[in-house]
Amino acid sequence: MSAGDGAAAATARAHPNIALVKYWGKRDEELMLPAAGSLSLTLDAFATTTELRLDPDAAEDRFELNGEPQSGERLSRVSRFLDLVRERAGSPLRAVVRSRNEAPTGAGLASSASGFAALATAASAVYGLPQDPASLSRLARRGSGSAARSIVPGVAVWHAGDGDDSSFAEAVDAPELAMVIVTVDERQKAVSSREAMRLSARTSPFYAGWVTSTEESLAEMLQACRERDFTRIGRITESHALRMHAVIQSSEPPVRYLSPTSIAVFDAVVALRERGVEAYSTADAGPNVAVLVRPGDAPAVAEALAGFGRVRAVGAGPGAALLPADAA
Ligand code: 2P0
Repeated sequence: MSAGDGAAAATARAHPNIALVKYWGKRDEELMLPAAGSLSLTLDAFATTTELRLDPDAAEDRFELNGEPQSGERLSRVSRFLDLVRERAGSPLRAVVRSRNEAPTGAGLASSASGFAALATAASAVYGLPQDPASLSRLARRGSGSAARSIVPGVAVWHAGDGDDSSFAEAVDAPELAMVIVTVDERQKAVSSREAMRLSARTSPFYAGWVTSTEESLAEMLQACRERDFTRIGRITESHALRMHAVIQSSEPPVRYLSPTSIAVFDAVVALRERGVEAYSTADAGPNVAVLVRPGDAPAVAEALAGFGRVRAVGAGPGAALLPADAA
């Protein structure tokens, strides 16, 4: 049986993104619709490269990550995603998925975003689904919400939308942005974002205010991007990240992702601003800190923060893309 008008195999590459206006909470778990819109920068580092190959004889999907065969929840998440693809394509065929991450998995560097963006891109090519960016973004969203944004190059807004059709990411005009990633801890986080989001939505007394204020921050951020106002983009970024961590910490039981070193980085960034270097901190569901800077300031900021962990200056990266067949 053939899979639509696809090929037997395809390889795609996608990069993680760091949100400046964060996604934290879903209003529909099945369709993966977010409680509010968000906005991010796709990076030019830490890519995931994924090859998907149909296996007409297999009864189950297989998934290999960084050379290791996966089982349990990691495999079933990929397989459930492929079930959705197969349902849309009208294909029963199972697949072998081989993925390589250039960032440590689970360390808060959004490997699920680059992972599902690459998988959605490769799977759409192989199973013959639509390959325009909006369709890829909608599909990637079903694997991991933030993956919707990694389809898009540079700065992306993910619309909360009214339903499946309208909840996808698209590019936003913005000034040139860069980040200094300060990796303070590479260990796997204790509570997954998915779990912690559910907990925040169910138990934080601040959750409703978080959702309302995120829509306001997003509107302000979009205006700041249009006006190419780096200072305003940075201020919103830092205060929105602190609000997200406040909501997470206010859950019951509380979850705390920031470590004393993360807080020390936030403080060092405030000190940099007092010395006239414009830098702004953000952090995802882990202790690592991403510092938003103008590209020209990245080397000096990286040098200033090198004492806190491994530092890496990154810029705006490309959207998800298929690689030529011989690049796999
Ligand atoms: C974000 N994060 O906007 C936020 C900020 C982490 C902190 O999106 O359940 O892996 O797969 O949709 O996308 C991480 O959560 O969660 C995330 P699911 P996801 O980048």
